[in-house]
Amino acid sequence: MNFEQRSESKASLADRIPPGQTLTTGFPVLHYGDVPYYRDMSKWNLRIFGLVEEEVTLSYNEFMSLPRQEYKNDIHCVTTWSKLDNVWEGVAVSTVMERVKLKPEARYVMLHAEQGWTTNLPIEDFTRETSFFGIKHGGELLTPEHGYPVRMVVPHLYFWKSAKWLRGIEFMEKDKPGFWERNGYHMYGDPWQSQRYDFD
Ligand SMILES: Nc1nc2c(c(=O)[nH]1)N[C@H]1C(S)=C(S)[C@@H](COP(=O)(O)O)O[C@H]1N2
Ligand SMILES: [Mo]
Repeated sequence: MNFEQRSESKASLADRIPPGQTLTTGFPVLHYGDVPYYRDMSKWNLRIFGLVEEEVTLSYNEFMSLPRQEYKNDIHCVTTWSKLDNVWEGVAVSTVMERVKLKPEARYVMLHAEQGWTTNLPIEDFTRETSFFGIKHGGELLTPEHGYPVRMVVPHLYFWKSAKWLRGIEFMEKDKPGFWERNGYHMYGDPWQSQRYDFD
């Protein structure tokens, strides 16, 4: 690498870190409640409901046989760590949405995880091309701590919007706070605007 390339990559590195964030090379584990351990995947499904013409439920086998893509991104946790250059394998949101007919009033999404944990976001952020259903990270299946078997990944928002142990996608007309949003976190959570808490 010559000097110009190096200084260029340095400048772009700084451009990739939102205000108040610090780089980490590890992969911290953060969540509320217990890690679910699955024994029998025949009991797992992903339910798509709310403002849809017909509810859709995908079984584990159906979900795992959907086409996958590779994604590369940076993630930013509200507790101030950022992790760059994550490599994931996942299912595009559009692949799942091909099976769903939304009602015209649908504007927001509530992601439902195991044990009743939830997080909310606008539909445009959910269907953005960079958002996806993550199955592998760094070439390996997600560990139980990081959301096995499927987690949402919405890299342009703080990482709390990336629901681990995803089980449901609910379409809504009005925005409603999810778990952390009811407990003081921002309704939207843009790391570039430091939207950490509801007063930011
Ligand atoms: N189901 C569920 N998903 C969750 C959370 C949680 O408590 N429950 N915590 C969120 C928060 S606050 C963060 S920072 C990320 C952390 O993901 P990681 O443990 O894979 O780093 O998961 C998000 N997804
Ligand atoms: Mo978080």
